Amino acid sequence: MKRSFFDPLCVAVSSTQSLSLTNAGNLDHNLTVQGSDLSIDLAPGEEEETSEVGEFLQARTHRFFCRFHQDEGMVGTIVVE
Ligand SMILES: [Cu+2]
Repeated sequence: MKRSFFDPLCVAVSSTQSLSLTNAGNLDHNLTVQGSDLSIDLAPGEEEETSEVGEFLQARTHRFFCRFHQDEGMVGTIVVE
């Protein structure tokens, strides 16, 4: 998470991997995966590690976004394999 975009915009993970999140910007950001229960807020400089992706996402392509900056294009894609 940078100023108002995700880096990377597209990520592929296996269902046994976790996600490491870092807010490297200076605004509050969020990671929400559409159609899932995952919604994590991160303050500037904050880091978080999720549980295994397979516990909350099905094996397919999902859209994710920041709930604060979705309208500014802060969206991306995650492929769970
Ligand atoms: Cu944001």
